[in-house]
Amino acid sequence: MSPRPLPRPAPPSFSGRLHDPRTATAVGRLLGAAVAVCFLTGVVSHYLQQPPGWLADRLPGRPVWGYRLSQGLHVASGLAAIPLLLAKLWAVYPRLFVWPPVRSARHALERLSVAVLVATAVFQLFTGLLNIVEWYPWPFSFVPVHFAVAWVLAGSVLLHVAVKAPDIRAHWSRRSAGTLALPDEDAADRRSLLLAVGAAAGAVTVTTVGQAFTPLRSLDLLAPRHPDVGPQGVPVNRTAAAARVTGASLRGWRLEVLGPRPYELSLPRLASLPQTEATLPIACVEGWSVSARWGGVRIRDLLERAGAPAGAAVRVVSLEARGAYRVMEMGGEYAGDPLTLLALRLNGQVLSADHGFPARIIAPNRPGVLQTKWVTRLEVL
Ligand SMILES: Nc1nc2c(c(=O)[nH]1)N[C@H]1C(S)=C(S)[C@@H](COP(=O)(O)O)O[C@H]1N2
Ligand SMILES: [Mo]
Repeated sequence: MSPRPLPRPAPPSFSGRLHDPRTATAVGRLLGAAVAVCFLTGVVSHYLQQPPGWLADRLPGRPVWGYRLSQGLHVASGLAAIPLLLAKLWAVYPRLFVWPPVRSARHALERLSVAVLVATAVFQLFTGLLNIVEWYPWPFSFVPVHFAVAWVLAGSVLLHVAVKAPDIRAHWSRRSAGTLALPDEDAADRRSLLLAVGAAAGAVTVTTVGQAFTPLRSLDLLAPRHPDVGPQGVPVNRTAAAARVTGASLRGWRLEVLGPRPYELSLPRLASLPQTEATLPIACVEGWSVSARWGGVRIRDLLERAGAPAGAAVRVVSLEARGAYRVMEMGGEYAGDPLTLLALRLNGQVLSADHGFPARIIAPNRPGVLQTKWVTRLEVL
């Protein structure tokens, strides 16, 4: 008996004609570019926050705005990718209904890889979006999971591009349409669609990028943070109240510096040491950043006074009772930088409680999460 073909269920009919490889390629190009930028800047951010041992002491402090640019691009490309991903899924979703669902082992593998691709892309954009509004409605911790899934997504994108290379090549440019010998009757419709998709991605970018790119701050309508809104003109992620840093916990505050020659300083003593001024950005991993004028004592001078060898790394401890950013380590390259300060002042005023009174770290080219507030101890490593 010869095998009977699977009976086909009543198929949904797709009358729209733009669900074609040409549209998928055109949107995919933009989406691919956004995902590539997002992936690379994400990897940079991760290794700055959790540097492998061989890199920890060598990370550079210049340019001072490097992390600000990189993280601004990360969040902007991730946000722009949301409308692009929706357009891409719209272009290809009729393929979910191909019949028979599995034609061969190769076909099964291809569908499986697309399932992983779509799932990881949706997961990354969704968790990233919720992270910038600091909403964590899931049981896992964001950073390690977002980082791990990024690699799965990157792998699935590469696999997808390899599998689809013939289609991509055939539809890459308008000229390649000619090689298909068919007149492209849908060209005008497709152009309108791409224009609308481009406009959506552009609108998302323009109304959010001002959170990091301050010349566009007045257009920052949709981002969760506005770079000017906060005490002393600088936003705050974690307030003193949230960190349970109170008047009582600050009473009798002294800076403790542990090293070959340990010592302690009261706040008036610290303020009487030579002060340095520096204009440096706070660049939050959640995507907002703003430059400010900081004043304080060079970390390098404080470490030297404790007998630290040149190039020593340092551990910084906050008096915050608990929290993911209570303890921070800084490699020798940053600790020795003349712009790395234990800041006492912000924009010409004594630090406010929310910005880390009495003393906080400010260092060039570093993620905001490492700019530790309410510092109470430095330990030479
Ligand atoms: N001790 C401590 N320092 C901290 C944090 C924290 O939670 N605890 N948050 C960090 C984060 S996420 C950022 S973006 C910066 C923001 O500094 P600001 O509140 O002065 O703008 O502080 C950092 N310093
Ligand atoms: Mo942050």
